[in-house]
Amino acid sequence: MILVFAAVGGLGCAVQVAADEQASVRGSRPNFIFLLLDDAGWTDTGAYGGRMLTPHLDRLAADGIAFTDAHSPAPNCSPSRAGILTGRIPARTGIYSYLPVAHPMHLRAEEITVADLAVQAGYRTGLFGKWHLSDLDNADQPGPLDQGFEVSFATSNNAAPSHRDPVNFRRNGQAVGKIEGYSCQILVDETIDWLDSIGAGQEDAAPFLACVWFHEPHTPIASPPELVQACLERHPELTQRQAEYLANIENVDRAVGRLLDWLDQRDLARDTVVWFTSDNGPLNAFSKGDLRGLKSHVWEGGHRVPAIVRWTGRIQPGMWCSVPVSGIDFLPTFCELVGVQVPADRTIDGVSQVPLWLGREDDFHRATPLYWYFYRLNPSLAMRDGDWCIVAHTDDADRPKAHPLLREDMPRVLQAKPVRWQLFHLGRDRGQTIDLADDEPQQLERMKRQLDKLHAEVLSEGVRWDIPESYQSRANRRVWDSE
Ligand SMILES: [Ca+2]
Repeated sequence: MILVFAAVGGLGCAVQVAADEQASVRGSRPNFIFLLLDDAGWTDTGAYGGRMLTPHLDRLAADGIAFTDAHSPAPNCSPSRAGILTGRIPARTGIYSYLPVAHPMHLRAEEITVADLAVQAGYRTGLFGKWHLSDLDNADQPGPLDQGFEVSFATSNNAAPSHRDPVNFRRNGQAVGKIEGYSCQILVDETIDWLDSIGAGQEDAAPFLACVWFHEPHTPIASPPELVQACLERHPELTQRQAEYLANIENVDRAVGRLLDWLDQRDLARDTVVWFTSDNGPLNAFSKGDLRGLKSHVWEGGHRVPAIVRWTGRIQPGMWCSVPVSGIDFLPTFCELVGVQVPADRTIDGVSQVPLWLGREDDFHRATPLYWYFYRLNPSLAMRDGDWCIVAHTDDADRPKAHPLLREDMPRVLQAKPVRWQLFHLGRDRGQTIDLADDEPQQLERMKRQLDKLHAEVLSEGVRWDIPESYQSRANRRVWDSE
């Protein structure tokens, strides 16, 4: 057996593995549970240095691989979810921003989702929680059941009126009314019921893909009072609001713990990939660590997120990996493990993370750079090349914009060109405090050309939505600077 050791420090994953392990996992058809938080920041678990108590999520990290340079596909809910499900840069799918109520933008039926591929491969598929890729009240838009999910227990956007006693869940499209309890616990109850109903863990049961997409810790927050009180006692420096926030994630951790216990009880831990991350950066400054920027920003704080993958018996426990990865890697990773082809009739931007999971960093190659575009915020563009990160405004930066995507935005979103570049070396300056654009002209020029090309190519594929004029009258416009 050949043993490979990847060096710690700089880019890399510290691990010792068998070199032939990678071939053996191809086509292994594990179950998948994709746990997604909504608006959780980079440091919002104990494993990543947060002040909340998250023993179950920390256990996932201790038993699997945790990424220090992981990213959401976008700094904002809906585009990020589109990227996770399709493996594509979100703007390619036509999702440029969050989906407001009764807006025409949605994930189109012609997109191929990881759930579509899973069904074709004989998987059972379920979507539980916040969807935010169509309006579930609009039967003309494709919902989860049209995008490869066999069952859905979902809300269009946030749990309403809050995480406590939500009233807006739909089960397979049908409104279910008020449910008592907290959203994260309700989701896990539903997930476990479904897994039991499909015989998961029984001999000859089909493998499953469960997307468990929590509403927490997106506002409006509601947390169990005993957890809030315990946070305040442990951390008297916290405000009530901060304690509510920490307790909110602790409540998710309890829910995740119940799901992990269920896997253990069914002896499924070894057969199940558990992938945990967040859909974008936080609204709270105390959740971003030393990163620059918050949710919606293309600065690191907008999209660098926690990411942990556990696959018991396959991934060496306790690995920390500093290679840049993204949620758009989920679909190609799934394809490799299940042994199905990545869709060949469209551009897939993500890449399988399996080599990193197995400590074979030399076999990990990202063809398309990680790239973020959010037309509403200034700056609007970011792109990675190893440790280097270029950040740019667009020539549309000074135009006032509303919170929702408006009719007047549509042509501009697809025409905006990069201008006013900044350059950062994230290996030395993760907080993006020192602009090296003047000091590194060759690196800057190289990345400018690369960004110009990729941005133009992505937008050439973008969808032009026919947005009603009625949105014009509701929305105040302003210039959204995130400096
Ligand atoms: Ca979000």
